[in-house]
Amino acid sequence: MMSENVHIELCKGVNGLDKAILREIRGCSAEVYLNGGQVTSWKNEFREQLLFLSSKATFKPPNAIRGGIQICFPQFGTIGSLEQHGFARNRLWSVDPDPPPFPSNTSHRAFIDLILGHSEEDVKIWPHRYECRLRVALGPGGDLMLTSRIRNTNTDGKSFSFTFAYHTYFSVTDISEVRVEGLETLDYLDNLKNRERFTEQGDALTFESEVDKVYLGAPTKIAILDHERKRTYVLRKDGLPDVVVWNPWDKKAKAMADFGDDDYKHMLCVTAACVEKPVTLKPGEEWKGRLEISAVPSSYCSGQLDPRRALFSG
Ligand code: TA6
Repeated sequence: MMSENVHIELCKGVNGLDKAILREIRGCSAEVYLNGGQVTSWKNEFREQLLFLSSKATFKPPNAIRGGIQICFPQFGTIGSLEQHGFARNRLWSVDPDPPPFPSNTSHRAFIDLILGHSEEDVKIWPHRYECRLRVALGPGGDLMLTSRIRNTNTDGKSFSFTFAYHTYFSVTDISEVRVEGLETLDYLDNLKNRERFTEQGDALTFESEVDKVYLGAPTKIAILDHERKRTYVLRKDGLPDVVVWNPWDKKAKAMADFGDDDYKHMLCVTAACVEKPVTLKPGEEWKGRLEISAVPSSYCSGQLDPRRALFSG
């Protein structure tokens, strides 16, 4: 029973919206809003915030909250007939009191299961019945784990296709001192150039202007190095072949009402996604996608960050 779980607290957040707080004994925590099934906070044992949340985030449903981890379903981006990034991030999810068991059950105590199902209103814009489940779990070491399970529950025998993403806003100290390891040499679609396909060259990614790229067939492990804070975020993903990297930079930042003018300096979206090849499910079939993120101290090697330590350990 949820109420007996001391690691989970259901309470009211900003503007009286329902949220769940996950806590681990070492002091790590995460917060999830039922609006959008959106994680808005992830803190380490020192109570340091690891996710970016805009200084102008509005918390006004049905708008998605600017920051944290947005669930993009059944469409990522603008490719498709739906609104940008689909509707799941704009809907009110419910706590799922009795989710189907996970094949490899974990011993995590701090977790919550949410569910979003079709509504009569949404059927008008996406004519399918589905169950979209999300488990958010906090590991004993503070790792944040998101598992999504999407099932086709159509009764008319029809398959459906979708794209999906965990649109994740990481908090970084200074974007110009950030490197991303694991995407070099990959092909990507450049959203700033009509989704033209290019191949990434050279070394790790660094940032000095707007970027909006969809990297295709990315490895299961990616590292984001925050040089200033000597912190490395390590992403591990499963079922999500693509990775979207986005920073709006100064001009686009100013154009977004719910984003501070200088916020772009302190965030980077690195989004595990399934974009290039949509998933197709027949009635009764289920898809599973998983993202695990951890924050570890970066190691130094002759004055240079040594990403291999973070990328290839563990
Ligand atoms: O992740 C890239 C992206 O699709 C960008 O094109 C950018 O617009 C961003 O997501 C934010 O989208 P949003 O609809 O939340 O303003």
